[in-house]
Formats: sequence, C-alpha cells, structure tokens
Amino acid sequence: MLIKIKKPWELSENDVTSVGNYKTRRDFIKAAGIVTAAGMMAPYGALARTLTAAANPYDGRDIKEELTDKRAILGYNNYYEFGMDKSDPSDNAHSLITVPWSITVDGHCEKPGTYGVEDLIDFNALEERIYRMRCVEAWSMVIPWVGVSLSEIIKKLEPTSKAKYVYFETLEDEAQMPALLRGVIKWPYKEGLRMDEAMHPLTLMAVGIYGETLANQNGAPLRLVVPWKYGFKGVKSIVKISFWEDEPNTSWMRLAPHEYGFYANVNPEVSHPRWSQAKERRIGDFSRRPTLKFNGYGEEVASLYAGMDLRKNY
Ligand SMILES: Nc1nc2c(c(=O)[nH]1)N[C@H]1C(S)=C(S)[C@@H](COP(=O)(O)O)O[C@H]1N2
Ligand SMILES: [Mo]
Repeated sequence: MLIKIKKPWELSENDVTSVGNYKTRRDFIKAAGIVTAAGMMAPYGALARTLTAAANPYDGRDIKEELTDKRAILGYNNYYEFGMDKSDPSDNAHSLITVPWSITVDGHCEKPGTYGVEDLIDFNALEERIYRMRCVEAWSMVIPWVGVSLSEIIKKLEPTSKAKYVYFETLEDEAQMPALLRGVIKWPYKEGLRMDEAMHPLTLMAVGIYGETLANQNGAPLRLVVPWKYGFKGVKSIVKISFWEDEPNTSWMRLAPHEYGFYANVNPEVSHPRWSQAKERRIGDFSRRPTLKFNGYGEEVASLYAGMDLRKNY
C-alpha cells in the first residue's frame, strides 16, 4: 500500500518525456492489482504489483522536481565491487545472485539470527518514495524508490537499550563481484547510522526502483537510502545488520578519514577537502544548481543534529 498522506518532503514527478512512460506503466501496475506475475522471480516479481497507488498520488504536492531518467539511474552507478567506472556496475552486476538471499542480524538486539529478505520486509506494505540523491562527488538525481521505512525492520529485531548505532555490510564474494580484487576499499563495504537516524521515518530500506524490483547495480535485493546524507551512506546488497554500542568505523572513514566522516550529511557549507560542495550537477541538467543543506530535508532532520558542530561532524 502506498502512503496516501502527503508529507512536505514528498517530491512530485514533473512532466518530462522519460517520466511519461513511467506514468503509463504505473497506471498499468495499478490496474493489475496484487500478484499476478506467474513465476516471475517471486517474491520480488510481486513487488511492482503491490504498488496499488491511490488515484493520483502526485497531485498537489509542494515540491516539483523532475525524476531523473531511468536509464541514468540504472546506468550511472557507484558500486565499486563491480568496478569503478560509472558504467561498470550496470555492465557487470548481472553476476550477482540475489535469490535466495540471507541477512545476518547480531549485536544488541532480542532477535538475532539469519533472515530472508521477506522476513524483514513486508512486501504488502511497500511505499514509493521519491527522493533527491546527492553523491559526495557533486552530482545528484531524483529517484523513485520502493521500500519500507528502516524503522519497521528495526522494530522487528527489537534492539536493546545498549544499541546506539546500526551497522550494515554489503556482500563480499569474489565469485560474484569481479572488482573485489582490484578495489581500493577494504571489503566488505561497511556503513552505519546512529539509532535515531536509522529510526527516522525518511530512512528507507529499498527493494525497488521506478516501480520495479531493484536492479543489481542499484544494490539488489535490498539497500539503504538516507536522503539527507551523501549517497555513500546508502549501502547496497546488505547481508549484515548489527546493533552496536559504539560508532561504526565505516569503509570511507577507514579509507580517507579526513575526507569522509561518519555523518556525511549533505552540506553546501562544508567543502570536501578536494572540492566545494556548494553546487551540484543534477544528472540530465546542463548547468549546476546550488546544493541544499541536508539535501533539502532540513525541516525533517536538522533537529537530529541540534547543538552539533557540523564542520567537525562531517
Ligand atoms: N556496497 C556498496 N554500496 C554503495 C557503493 C559501493 O561502491 N558499494 N557506492 C555508494 C555511493 S558513493 C553512491 S553515490 C550510491 C549510488 O547508488 P546508485 O548507484 O543506486 O545510484 O551507492 C552507495 N552504496
Ligand atoms: Mo557517492
């Protein structure tokens, strides 16, 4: 079921050519109702069909931004396990086997164990969320994700009072990930959030994109989306969720601690040591646009960082 109440952070689709097809297909999806795809990669094949949208969920929202072209979202990626060029993930990620998939949960919680994707994600409660995504490299997109709030997953796992942070890991498998041997990162890819960030309603665990099952290059079968943070916080193809008392040391912090911090909140005022973050290139645009603090989600999330020095906590 799609969320029907409009929140101020919800983006709308604008009327562009690439979106035209999408709208048509969405209407088709609506008409199809729930689960018809015979034999199509269940349970993920059922995903598109669970998007039983209300009449027009995009009417009357405040923010109007064009969705980024689907070909760019699926073809211009960062997923270093499959190579470092933007086209490498879409060229190579077909070797990733996403069904079956299991996620190990451990640390400070009442429900540790090994879970399948469908144990953690309620496929009857999927929502579509259109979010801006801002990469630390100063480009951005507007992406229609499909998923559930991470908080829904965390509640099922019952973290204890000792759990102050959530830690995530991507799969590490040389057989499926050709670039692991060449990569700059010490694998597996590691990320984390403070518990209040993880529980924030904007924080999404995505299983789909553009109304369809998540493509491998976008982090199938499940990946994190934290729209007010730089894209690298959005750890892909998650195989581990841990509840920690201490702040995780993430992949990018390990690699270049003076360049990448734990918080990684989008902030035009705090430059990367090698480039300014004041502007960004929206993929598909000719000219650059100003970067928005907290990627435009400050109204919702700025209070999480009240009293914190955002220059020190970059
Ligand atoms: N495992 C893993 N997750 C990752 C990355 C990666 O290289 N490996 N790149 C990150 C970066 S830098 C960005 S900008 C986003 C890109 O997500 P997208 O390709 O779905 O747009 O994924 C993030 N998650
Ligand atoms: Mo990124």
